[in-house]
Amino acid sequence: MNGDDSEEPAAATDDYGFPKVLWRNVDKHPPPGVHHLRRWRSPLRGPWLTSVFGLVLLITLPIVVITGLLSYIAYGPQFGQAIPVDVGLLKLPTFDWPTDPSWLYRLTQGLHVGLGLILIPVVLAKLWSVIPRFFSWPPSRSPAQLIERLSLIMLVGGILFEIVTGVLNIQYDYIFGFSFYTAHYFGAWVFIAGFLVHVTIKIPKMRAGLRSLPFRQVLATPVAETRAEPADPDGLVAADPAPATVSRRGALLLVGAGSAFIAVLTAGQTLGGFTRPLALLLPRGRDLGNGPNDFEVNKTFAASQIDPRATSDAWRLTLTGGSRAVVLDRAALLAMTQHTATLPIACVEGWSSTQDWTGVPLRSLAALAGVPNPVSAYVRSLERYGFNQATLQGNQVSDRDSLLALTVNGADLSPDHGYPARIVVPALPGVHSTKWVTSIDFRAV
Ligand SMILES: Nc1nc2c(c(=O)[nH]1)N[C@H]1C(S)=C(S)[C@@H](COP(=O)(O)O)O[C@H]1N2
Ligand SMILES: [Mo]
Repeated sequence: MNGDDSEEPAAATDDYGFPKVLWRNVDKHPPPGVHHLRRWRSPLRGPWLTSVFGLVLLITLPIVVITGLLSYIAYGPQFGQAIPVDVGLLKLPTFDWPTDPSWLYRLTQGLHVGLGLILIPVVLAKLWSVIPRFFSWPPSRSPAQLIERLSLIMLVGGILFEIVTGVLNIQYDYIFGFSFYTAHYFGAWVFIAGFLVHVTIKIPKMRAGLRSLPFRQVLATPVAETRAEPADPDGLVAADPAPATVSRRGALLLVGAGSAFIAVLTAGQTLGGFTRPLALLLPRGRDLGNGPNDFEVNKTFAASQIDPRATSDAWRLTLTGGSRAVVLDRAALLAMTQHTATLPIACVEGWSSTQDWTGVPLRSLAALAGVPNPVSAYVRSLERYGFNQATLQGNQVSDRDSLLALTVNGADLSPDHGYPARIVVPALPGVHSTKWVTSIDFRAV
């Protein structure tokens, strides 16, 4: 230490004009606890492990992000029915969500939720592998470093926030209402911004890290021979590594097993059959009905608070949009030409269920109402609260398989599945498959 009272200006500041004495004091007086850094002594930590987890997430997280944004579009933001409604500058280009293939939303949303859940162990492992970096002191010495640190907060905060809001949404959707969607949407953009900056900065490091140990060699190395990598400039490798208690291949296996376990717990809600009772993470996936109506029930008839008399023989369907309203009872609907289609109900929560639906094509109802080529159709349920309405796009009305379903798998709809009539449209997000329909307004403009 010789510069504290030096008069030489050239030596007094660093490249960014900060007085060097400042950094010396910052180094000398770390906040309490930073020395605990030394306690992160796993010999597994280092560029290789971090890069392997990084590569997995680099490939998979964009799929989760893109399918998530597609879900927002599938909801029909053009009708104000995607949440949040007003997203300002983050408004995405919207397009009419297709009806073909009918499993499109089942695939995109199944991937979004399924992959999102399966990746949780990988995200946690990646965070574990870089833990010492969160405590590096001082946090930044240059503007470039400061940007990196800020992007890290957006990245890590963003993904943890998305995991928490996403999981809570699946589990408690109907308890807390809509606010999760808003949080999840804006949280996603915070994460996307952090992710883009992080990837740009780290890709060269990741490539070098992957080359630092040959993969085959790692797979062949047992615990006894597992050693720390040489010290790296980022300080991922512990200064005084402890002896290995697990090999690198063991650590990969552990994380992989964690992901596989979640996959088993979630896949059952889509695959069905003997896997369904295993779908512990997705509550709706295990609800059973009876006989032909034995498949997932989202909201039950009892929970809908609809007066049972409203779904009795007194029930009427009202079609509007033409010169005068058309009112039909269930017998009149059953007397019309029926069409059968095998279509999934695909919920935003990730579960889906494919059944044989029979009923009157929506386009026949549109023609009957006097609006043969509607631009949209506004459907209302008898239900007074909750998901009691939906606007369908023109292509969702005109598809030959789009139905006002009256029966499922050859039996009348059960009250839980929407008796007397419900909407079923190919590739439609489940929430718009309105149950207990009371009216449809076909709109020509
Ligand atoms: N009226 C009404 N229709 C509704 C709902 C609802 O709560 N009320 N839930 C929707 C949601 S979110 C889904 S995923 C599907 C589920 O249909 P299912 O319970 O027959 O499986 O119904 C949709 N139709
Ligand atoms: Mo849903």
